[in-house]
Amino acid sequence: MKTIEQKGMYQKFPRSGKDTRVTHYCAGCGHGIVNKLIAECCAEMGLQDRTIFVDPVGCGVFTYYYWDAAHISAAHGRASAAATGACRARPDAVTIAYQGDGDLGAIGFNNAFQAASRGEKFGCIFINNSLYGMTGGQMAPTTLEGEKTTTTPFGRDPALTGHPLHVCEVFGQLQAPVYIARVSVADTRRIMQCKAAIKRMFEIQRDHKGYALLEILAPCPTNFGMSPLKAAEFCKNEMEAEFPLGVFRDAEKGIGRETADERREESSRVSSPASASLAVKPVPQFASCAELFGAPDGVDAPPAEDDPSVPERRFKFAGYGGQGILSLGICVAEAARLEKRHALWFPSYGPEQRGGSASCSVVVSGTPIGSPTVEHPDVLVCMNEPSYERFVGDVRKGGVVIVDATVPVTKQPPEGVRLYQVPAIKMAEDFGVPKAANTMMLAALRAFKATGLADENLETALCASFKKKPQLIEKNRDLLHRAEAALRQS
Ligand SMILES: Cc1ncc(C[n+]2csc(CCOP(=O)(O)OP(=O)(O)O)c2C)c(N)n1
Repeated sequence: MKTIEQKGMYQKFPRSGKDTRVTHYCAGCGHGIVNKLIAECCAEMGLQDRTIFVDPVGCGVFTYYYWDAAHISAAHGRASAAATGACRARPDAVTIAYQGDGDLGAIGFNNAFQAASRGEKFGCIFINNSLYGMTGGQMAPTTLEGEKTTTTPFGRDPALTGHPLHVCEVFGQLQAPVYIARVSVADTRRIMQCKAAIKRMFEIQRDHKGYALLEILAPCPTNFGMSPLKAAEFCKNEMEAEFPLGVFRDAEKGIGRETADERREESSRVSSPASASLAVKPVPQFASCAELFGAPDGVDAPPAEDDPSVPERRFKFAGYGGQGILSLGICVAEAARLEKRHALWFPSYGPEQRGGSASCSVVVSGTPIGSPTVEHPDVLVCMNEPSYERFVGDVRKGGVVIVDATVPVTKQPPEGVRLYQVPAIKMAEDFGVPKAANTMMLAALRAFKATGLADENLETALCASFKKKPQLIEKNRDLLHRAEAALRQS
């Protein structure tokens, strides 16, 4: 395959053993744009051989596959701490930390803030996409007021979870940083401004002038549940209203303050547009949690009622992203809600938002549930080999494992656990709807009486999951019945 040469990037990105030039970012993701700009700036300034990138945990986790320079991978939230070590050990190098807003704004805030306060000589690129991207769109400190995320399904309520954190403005209170700016990549003009700001950050590090923070507002179409264009619009209209763009400080160019008094005055000046916008800001409308996951928001379930006679039942659903494994878990949780049970659904993702491994835990109980995580499931449904290998040994005695027939059963489940091999993928293909393999698995759950829930509630939850695609409701109901009949016969 002929590849286009990209300045500063490796020629191949051999992730997962693949010989590919495709990054793992979703279409329209701000990280992808910023990754390209950083590579270009580093190469154009002739700094590749002197640059140490400190990579985060988050959607930016794989930058070491992309940027052709030295890399250190830091634990989640620790990039600024690792960068401190790197720039002190190698004062001749150009050290750049790359962090998300969950990473820098939440778990790693003190690391980043103290490094900035000490004036460590590295540049910190801070990607603000208003949520935790890699883990599936949870609230971050930067989440906007009213913004719906998977952990704020009714919109962020400041009374409960505080106001959005303005990192540039907070860091603007510190004396040591020599450069603090906020840019965006929501359109071409902003991308060009962003590139200029990244170059400025590299320049400051090349000349060892001191600590620099560059916040970049970045769209996350997948977790916003929007098209790339809509996500960029959201970034421009909603995020910029909360997080105004601009250079807050460039000490060398006389932007920002020289004295402590001027500094205090200036910081109140730069922060005032943000506070003003807080007062008048309308609550933005977002895609709902259900829309994000294709969840059955049509289920009109009654509130849970306590019934201590109903024991806790724990489920794990696992496979590749795209196999509908998360929706299958939601169906079971929603069916439980229809029975007035307490139910929790908890997704878990690999680093890729699309195509990587995905699993979810569901806990159903007659009494309030302490933890949504499931280490030892009663029921395990696996659609691929890696998840079978990983989870089968954990199933509780008396439990059930349902695995797709394409998965080689090289490992036996623990004693006292029933194993069903179900040709879910093949049946869905034979029925002419390959995407419905998860519906086949739901049929298996019903056929083997594995959920402890009423068949009609599982069916109602399945149909409700297609509320946004009504043309698929009857099709899936039919597939469910046909698959179940076939499984009962076999
Ligand atoms: C110490 C630790 N805590 C939590 C996690 C789980 N985790 C991985 S990435 C992530 C959030 C990433 O969000 P963000 O930093 O905003 O980056 P994004 O994915 O949005 O780019 C979390 C909580 C972890 N890997 N390590």
